[in-house]
Amino acid sequence: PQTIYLNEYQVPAYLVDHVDLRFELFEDGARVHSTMTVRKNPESSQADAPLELNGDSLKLESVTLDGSQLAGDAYEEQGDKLVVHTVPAQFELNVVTWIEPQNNTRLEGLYKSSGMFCTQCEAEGFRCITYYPDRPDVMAVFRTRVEADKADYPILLSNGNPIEQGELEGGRHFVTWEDPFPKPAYLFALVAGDLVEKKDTFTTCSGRSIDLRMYVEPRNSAKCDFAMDALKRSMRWDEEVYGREYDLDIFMIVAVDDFNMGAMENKGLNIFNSSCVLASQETATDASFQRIEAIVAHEYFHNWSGNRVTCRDWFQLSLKEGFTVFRDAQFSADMGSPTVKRIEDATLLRTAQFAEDAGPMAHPVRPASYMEISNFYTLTIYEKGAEVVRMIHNLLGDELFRKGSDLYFERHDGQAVTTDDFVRAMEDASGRDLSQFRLWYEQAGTPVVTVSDEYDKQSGVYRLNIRQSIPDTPGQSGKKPQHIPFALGLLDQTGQPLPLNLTADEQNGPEERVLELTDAEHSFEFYGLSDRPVPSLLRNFSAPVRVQYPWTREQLLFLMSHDPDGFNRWDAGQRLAVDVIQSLMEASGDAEIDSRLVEAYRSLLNDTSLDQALVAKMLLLPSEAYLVELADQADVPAIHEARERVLTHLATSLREELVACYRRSLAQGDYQLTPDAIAHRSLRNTALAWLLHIKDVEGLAFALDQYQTADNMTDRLGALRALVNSDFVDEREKTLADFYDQFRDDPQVVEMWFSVQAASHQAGQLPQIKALLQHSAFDWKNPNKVRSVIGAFAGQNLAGFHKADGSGYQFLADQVCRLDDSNPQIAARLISPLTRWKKYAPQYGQQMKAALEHVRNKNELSRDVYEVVLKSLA
Ligand code: B3K
Ligand code: ZN
Repeated sequence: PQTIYLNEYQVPAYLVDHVDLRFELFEDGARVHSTMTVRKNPESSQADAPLELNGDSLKLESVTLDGSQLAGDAYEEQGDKLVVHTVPAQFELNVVTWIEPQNNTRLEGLYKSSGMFCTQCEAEGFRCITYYPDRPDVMAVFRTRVEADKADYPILLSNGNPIEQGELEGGRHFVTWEDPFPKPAYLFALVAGDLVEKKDTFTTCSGRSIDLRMYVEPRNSAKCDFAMDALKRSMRWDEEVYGREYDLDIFMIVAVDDFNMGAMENKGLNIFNSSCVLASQETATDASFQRIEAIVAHEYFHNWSGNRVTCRDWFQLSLKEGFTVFRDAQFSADMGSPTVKRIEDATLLRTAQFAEDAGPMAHPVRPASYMEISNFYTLTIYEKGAEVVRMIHNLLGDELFRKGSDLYFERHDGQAVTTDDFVRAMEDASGRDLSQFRLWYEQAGTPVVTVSDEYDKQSGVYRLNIRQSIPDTPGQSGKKPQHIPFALGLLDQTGQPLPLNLTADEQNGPEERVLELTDAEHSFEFYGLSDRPVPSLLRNFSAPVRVQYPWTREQLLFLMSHDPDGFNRWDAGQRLAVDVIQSLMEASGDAEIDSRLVEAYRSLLNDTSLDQALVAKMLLLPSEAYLVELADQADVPAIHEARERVLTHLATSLREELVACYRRSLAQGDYQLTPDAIAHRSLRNTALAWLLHIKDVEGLAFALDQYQTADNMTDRLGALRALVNSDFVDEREKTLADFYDQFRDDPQVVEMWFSVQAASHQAGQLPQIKALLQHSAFDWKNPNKVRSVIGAFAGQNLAGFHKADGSGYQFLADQVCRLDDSNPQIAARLISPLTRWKKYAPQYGQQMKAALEHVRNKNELSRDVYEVVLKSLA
């Protein structure tokens, strides 16, 4: 496979202004007629270049140029390209191809899922439909006619507005759609199926009425309301916060069961993985509702950040993804608890993105090269990309940031642009110089910010010394310091915020400041302090960096209960718990567990005046994955054991409080989806999990009762999960069987049932995982099922996966090889736990490496898996 480089970018030699597509859909295949209006690109220096179109797995039937069918020597199929040797400056090209959607297991291009036709074209799927210049900087107006059997496929959809429909011979019918907005081929979509239609409307800020439509299989008809409501809230929010109005007359959402990722923002026709859009109180957990809300918003927001203004090339992917994740995070914060949302995002970033940044696949937010672009839909592009936009927002403030985004949308509407264009719009609107800031896009790796402090009682001066450094990553060393917004506050001994006076003359400085770190070393002096303050650093996680400071446990306990910054309260608790767990691992034998941790958790459980949403988060111990990330040479069984010991100790010491907390949170009234109600469900299920962890019989009674009587999936699944993770083997098996019986016809719930087991140390040992793969509900062709068993096992059940005999690794390697033949994108994602082999203690790391080598030796490896394996073994 070839490597593609950003610095080899060339503008397209030919542009397409208009595409007319006609799809004839049949059971044994589909014929695609494409007529393109093409012209030479005046900006291209390749004057007499032949016309090159991309194609993949196509059967070419004919090529016609300006009405004359081309002879065989006028064009050539060269591997993944169709080359037409000589073309005029402007012409019409007609290409007819035959494809087999019914055999498409890669789920890229046009494929079938539960009897319906659907598409996925980003990034390079359109070339599996027809020959086309499949690159995002070629933008055309699409008209699409879909023809199919009317009885089997009454619903025929594509992008834009429907302009014509009618009957055809042989019980067939057609609908023609036209999308007036020029777009890259990756935003093309088509759906044909027997679907029910859910209708709603939205009136935009300028008074236009938009038809909203959801299309789902009849059995899912009762699971659409939440997504529809989330859509309307997203539309309103984007008008209010970004001034962005929807542009077409109709907006459609379709749910499909077989989908490689969460959802896709095709213009006017968003296609969703069923699990990311369908929900009801009885079948979806609070976490699913929140995910659905975020994804519906994300895809909708792409209409401006992605579709109206798109990416010039795939190196710019974070232009649309980072910005859109930032927008959906702002939206979720506005809809629920901002602190909780920030904690969740920072947790994901620190656990998984930092790991990616420290591993063999590390890449900048704007990568410089790739082999397979599908491998670059990463946490770095999405989540770190969003953090980079968030930092710009922090540096500019609300108002200037909005000016910048207005300028960006106005300046680049209808264009395919770069991350640099985005930053320039922010600079031009604000007058700020972001040249050093741009390094966030170019340099990979997580900056380490090391803080030390000195206090001089006599002068009342407190000094913070702050150093930054960025570790080497593959292909990058000797990095330059980055521009880091570092928010902080200082607290006095009673927990009161102190004024931050940066000069001896300043008197009433603000209680919080955002220091801007630009050099490798800084020191900041704070004046007028009569006692040594406690620093509250990197408030609200103001930059995606690791902070090192020699916190004492006293300081952490103090911050846990006093920091006015909710995020840092939570963070102090996490650091304390990490410290306790790590010191257990270091100490030999039965070291004591610091009683102060127990007391801190006791007051969290007892103090009902605290924000219960924050308390619910604070009670969750740092995950094993996070502890692995923090370790130098991770020993997973040791991490697992130490963490379990702390959990056992806490649960035993706090048994009465847990029972009281459980009872209290149960008495919170009817089911609601408010942040407060969600917090109480979270608290009760944490209490339950802890009680069952110590095999408490009263806890068991709670769990069985909750499982039986729950009126919502959060509580039902919470009880099931607590049982599954416990030693109550009989009850666990009985309840698992009952749950499956009850929900066997609901694929989304069956996926939860799979993953609760696969992620469990108790119920998810390798033989049990193998048994799940044999279960009648498991389906190798369905990515959700694969993720819910194999992904959950390797990604969440660390102690089950990391076995000294390497059996978990070998198992994963075998499944990756198997999947690589049918769905390379999923295979390449699944293998990622193995890529971090250098992170683990050698007895594990070497076995992980061997498993990677096993995959490398497979015949005909896909480009997707090849790239990941090659880089991991480098
Ligand atoms: N843009 C799509 C992701 C496409 C992934 C292609 N392998 C979903 C999203 O980020 O909104
Ligand atoms: Zn996106």
